[in-house]
Amino acid sequence: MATFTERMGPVLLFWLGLCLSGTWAVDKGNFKTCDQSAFCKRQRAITPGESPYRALLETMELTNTKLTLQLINDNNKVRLLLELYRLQGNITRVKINELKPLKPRYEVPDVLIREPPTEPLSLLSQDENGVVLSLGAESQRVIVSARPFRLDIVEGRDVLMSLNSRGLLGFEHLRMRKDTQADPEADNKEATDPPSQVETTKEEEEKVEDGMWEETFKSHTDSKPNGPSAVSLDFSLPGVEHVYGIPEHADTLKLKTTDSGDPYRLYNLDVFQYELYNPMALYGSVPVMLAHNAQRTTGIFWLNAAETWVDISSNTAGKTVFGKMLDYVQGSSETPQTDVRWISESGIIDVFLMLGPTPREVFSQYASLTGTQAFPPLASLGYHQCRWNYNDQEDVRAVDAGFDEHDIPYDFIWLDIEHTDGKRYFTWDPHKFASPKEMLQGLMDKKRKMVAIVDPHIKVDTNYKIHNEIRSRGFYIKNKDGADYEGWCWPGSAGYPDFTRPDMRAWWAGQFAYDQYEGSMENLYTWNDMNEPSVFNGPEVTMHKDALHGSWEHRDMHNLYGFYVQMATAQGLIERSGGVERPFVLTRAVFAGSQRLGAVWTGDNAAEWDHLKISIPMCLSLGLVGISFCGADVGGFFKSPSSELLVRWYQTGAYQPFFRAHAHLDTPRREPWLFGPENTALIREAVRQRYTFLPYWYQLFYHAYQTGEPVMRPLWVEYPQDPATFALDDEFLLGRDLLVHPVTEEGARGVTAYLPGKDEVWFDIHTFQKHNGVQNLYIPVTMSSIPVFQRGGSIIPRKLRVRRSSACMEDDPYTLYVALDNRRTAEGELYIDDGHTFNFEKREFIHRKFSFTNNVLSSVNLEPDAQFTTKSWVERIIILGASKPSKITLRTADDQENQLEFDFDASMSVLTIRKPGMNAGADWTMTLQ
Ligand code: NBV
Repeated sequence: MATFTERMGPVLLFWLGLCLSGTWAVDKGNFKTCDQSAFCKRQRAITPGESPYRALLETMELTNTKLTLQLINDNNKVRLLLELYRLQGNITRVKINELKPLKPRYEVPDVLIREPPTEPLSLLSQDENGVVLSLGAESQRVIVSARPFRLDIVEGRDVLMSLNSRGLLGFEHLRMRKDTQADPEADNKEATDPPSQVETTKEEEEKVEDGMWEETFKSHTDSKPNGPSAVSLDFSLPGVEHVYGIPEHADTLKLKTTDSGDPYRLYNLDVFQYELYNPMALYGSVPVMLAHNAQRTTGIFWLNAAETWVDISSNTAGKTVFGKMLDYVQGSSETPQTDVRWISESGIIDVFLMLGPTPREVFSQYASLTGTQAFPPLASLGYHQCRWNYNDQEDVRAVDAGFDEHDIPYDFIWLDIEHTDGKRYFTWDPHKFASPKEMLQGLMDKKRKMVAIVDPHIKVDTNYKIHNEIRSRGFYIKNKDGADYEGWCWPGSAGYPDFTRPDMRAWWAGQFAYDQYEGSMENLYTWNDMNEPSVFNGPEVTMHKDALHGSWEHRDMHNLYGFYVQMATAQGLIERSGGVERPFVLTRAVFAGSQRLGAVWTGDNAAEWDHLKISIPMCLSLGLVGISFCGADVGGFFKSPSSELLVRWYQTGAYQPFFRAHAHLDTPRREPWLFGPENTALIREAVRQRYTFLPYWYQLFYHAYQTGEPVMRPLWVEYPQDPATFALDDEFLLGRDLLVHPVTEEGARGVTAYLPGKDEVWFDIHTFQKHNGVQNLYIPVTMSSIPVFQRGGSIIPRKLRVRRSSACMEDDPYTLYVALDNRRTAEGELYIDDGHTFNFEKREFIHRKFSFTNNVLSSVNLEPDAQFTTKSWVERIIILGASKPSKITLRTADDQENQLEFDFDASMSVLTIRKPGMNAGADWTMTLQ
């Protein structure tokens, strides 16, 4: 038996090395640049304007739903097969694969929620230069040009998008290794190669470059048994100056051009102390980009799970507004255009062109492909208290009690890796957490919950049941030689279950059964960390690309691993309740489709002002690609926040979707009451504000679940024609109706919030002061200020009686905030269900619409076939921008009429109607006379 130090040596050394490196900056040398990634370098070196690809029009076949066409590379005569589909909902799908690959190339499974339904395609015209097809009913056409091959999607006279217009299509065909030096017979052998290969290789004299069949980075050699296999394609977006998405990067919302540096990289990595404002890869990869201008929004979904790089260039980059004006008056302005190029290491080209035209339509198009946000349990929208680590049960008890003592609500307390028995997940440290059920019961008695971490690296230990079972079932990922892959992680030597296997996922899900996961109870939920996967001694701190998932290389599906881990875990939480309860699983690694599985956080940030700021564009970018349930560690994970930063972070986090404080093991404790009574009060107030808005958050998530629209959204989504909203990084909207401009500057005395909408009015939610859009509004701030505005024209339900946890507030009454617009109208919604089961799918919920028009406020049932009862009632209605009525009459569904009491504040035009008393699920009208 190895000693502890022998076994743990590499882990300790690894962390010691990182920690002793001293500075708080990422060690860039641990991660590849495009130049150090052989395929990226090769593809990026392709010269624009010299495409060797030609469309062989004589091979074209057109059925009602599909066009197929061969492309030939005139340099090496390799043929590709292009398939083009028109999908329902204004989406065009283009697939390109080798016509006869040497062996199958990876096509991403499990991300699309179904085979996307198609719509008819028809031929409009054809000659020797190309063909024109009509795309569905939208007066759209696709023009396929033959020489060189190029695709243009056109609507009316506008080109919406062009593919290969710069001639950067690249497709490295699979080939036999021609290692002439090692094997002088190689040339003769060619004759016995499979026919397709002979055809393709005979004509070519392709040079074997370094990094094609083997690549070394630092001390790691990637064996690349399949040789070069990269794919790449360029897209031109005429008229576009703003592109967004392709998370996860610690960068601005509006993506930058990459001409002078590296492309944006999509490769799930555990980046220690990540740096801000750069295109380096992070924990998650969602290969979806949105393009926007005042006329149109479109999207590109590049369905490939291998390492991917995205280049962006623009003909207007670097030009100032003045420069553009000058061009315009001098008549020298060219149409602005953004060009992007996607490069992936393997797989095929499978790209969905989401043609909008509105932001909402792009969200719905993407949702029709990959699904919508999982509808989370209501409690998970409350506040989460985490740290690495709460030391033992007594610690948990004391922290829990601290919240009551300081009158701060919270819903979940979290346990990090130290709660386990030696980093064996699904177990508890026998001394520190000797009676987990007692602990969980204590929380349950207070209607609170817990999350415990379950990472996907499994300690190699023959005394550990989980390991033994995974090994004996053959569920571990294999290394290139076929043995179980082993890497170093928290437990020392660890295996990595092959979550791509449905049988493995089913087995893993089974481990969450109450009789398997000892000490678990129904108020215990799960956190999946390190699922990029993180491998301390692996290349770039992740798995070797030549590791094997059955016959596929890890290379092909690296970016999908974390998605599958969360999928299996969420499945486990669903199954343990017999399919009744909604799961809550937090993940660090994500891919397209992860929105269906739970929540995500932005990983190991730092207690720095810039990290607070970047939480906004990072979550906005994830939201744009469907992942609404996003948050950043409140307070910052590394380092220690000043009390000012901590307060500002709580104030910001209270208005972001996933609201969790978290801290590194080595940082001083920072529960909300440890910074003196004033700061405790400020934090308490921020958290309480969050709880008052829970009905609105819940309704927004229900909406996200139904439509795929982001909960936290950039202003341009609602004001798509206003260029002033296109690049805002310091404010955002929650749904349509709340505009948040948190204070994220140290020592701030004021912030300037942009209030959009020329017919819009905005009400400060604290003072009820009314402001007109469009303006840049300077707001003086103190430490208690959280600048938030409610849009005139909206009705927001809140619960003002804040208690210990969201569950304690279940039956509490509502206050409706009715903010009138310039036409003195407003509308809003209320969604109520049991807050935690899937019964809403059986239509057990209340969904109401409130409207105010012609001085009548009414509540109508939006979904009359849904059934649910609530004890909650309406205890107060606050009308902002009101005038004073002489009387207010309530008429209930049974035709009873009642006069209501009210107060009117003439200085602020606020009308408060007291105790109207209707049940929150009832029909009623209220007339102001
Ligand atoms: O499990 C420990 C931490 C966790 O607290 C953090 O939130 C994760 O992002 N984990 C990373 C591992 C090591 C961090 C240095």
